Amino acid sequence: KRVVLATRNKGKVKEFNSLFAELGWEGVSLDAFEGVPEVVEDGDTFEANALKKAMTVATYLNMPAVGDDSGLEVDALEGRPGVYSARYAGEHASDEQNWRKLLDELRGVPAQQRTARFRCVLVLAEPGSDPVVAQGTCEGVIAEAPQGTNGFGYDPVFYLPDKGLTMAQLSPEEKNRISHRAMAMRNLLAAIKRQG
Ligand code: ITT
Repeated sequence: KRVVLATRNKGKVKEFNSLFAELGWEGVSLDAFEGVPEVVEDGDTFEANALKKAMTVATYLNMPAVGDDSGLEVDALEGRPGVYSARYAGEHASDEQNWRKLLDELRGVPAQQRTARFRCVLVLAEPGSDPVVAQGTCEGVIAEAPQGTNGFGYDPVFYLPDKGLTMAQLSPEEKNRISHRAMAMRNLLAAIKRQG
């Protein structure tokens, strides 16, 4: 199956390329096409934004497309940054600016209150069929300081107590076994099978 990856995020693209390879799907990058409209991520939920990304691309290219909307929910911040994770430190903030802002916001918050989760909602949109939606989460704790250089986004400050490592200290293979995106991908496959 050839599926367009409806994302401009290079970190996501890398992960999808391996997740798709496991299924025998071929992920096609958005960069292969011209004129695909930019998606305005104005939804209040991950699901609304993922649906918008997948539908925009699938409709424009008349090909199956997967949209991913994801982010970090921090309990001490009542679930923020949530759908605003990509622009937490401002409209065009870098990953490092975003996680530095998060560490600043959580300064002085004790370890037990630094719980958080990554959430990923995936939508597979295929011309002529109903979109399929799936989600995944990964529980962790916001570290006091960054560690590791793998992955992307908030990975350097997302600590996994069971492993004693941050997400950015895991190999790409290991992240792809335990991440919110990997869980969402497994759930997406199960949903596709159910819908026949
Ligand atoms: P597209 O909309 O083009 O897919 P984006 O980067 O804008 O790219 P989102 O709107 O879904 O994607 O924002 C996701 C935010 O959550 C962004 O700040 C990411 O760095 C962060 N994020 C998502 N998955 C992550 C992961 O696996 N590890 C670390 N951070 C992650």
